[in-house]
Amino acid sequence: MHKIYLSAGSNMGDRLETLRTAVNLLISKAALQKVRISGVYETEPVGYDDQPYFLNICIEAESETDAYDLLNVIHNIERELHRERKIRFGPRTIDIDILLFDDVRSDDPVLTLPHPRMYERAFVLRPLSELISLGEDVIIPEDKSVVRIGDFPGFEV
Ligand code: PH2
Ligand code: MG
Ligand code: MG
Repeated sequence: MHKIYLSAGSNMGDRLETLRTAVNLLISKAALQKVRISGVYETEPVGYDDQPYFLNICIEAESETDAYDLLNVIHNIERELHRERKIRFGPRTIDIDILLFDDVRSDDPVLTLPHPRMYERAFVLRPLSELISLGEDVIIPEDKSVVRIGDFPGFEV
């Protein structure tokens, strides 16, 4: 069984309904179990300013699905929810990113783990902090040993 953390964001159309649908599709298509979902945050766009505010959530789950199958499921759901890839960091009906997959570290450009920008993004770290208890050892990124959520750069709890 794998322990998985995902981030999802939407800033086009009915953002909340899209997030709800995405979560339900993830649960059914990736056979997610023990699912916990953070609160929903309305967040300022990061990386490309001229676009609407996002709604963002993080998801914690367990699944037997392996990382690349999960990525495949995610891409199918993004397509089903009419995601178009036009502008990098630009507006999208849905974006689902794998943040952490067990303690896997991977430099594969197709699936880099942990997600390479998660530590810089309050729209990820704030909802994620609801799901990871302070002091809980969950992440082994880069060549550091154990990083706790309170230790992320620029993140104050
Ligand atoms: N996703 C991006 C780029 N910028 N900004 C916010 N607030 N929320 C996002 O989910 C987001 C973003 C690229 O994936
Ligand atoms: Mg993203
Ligand atoms: Mg993405």
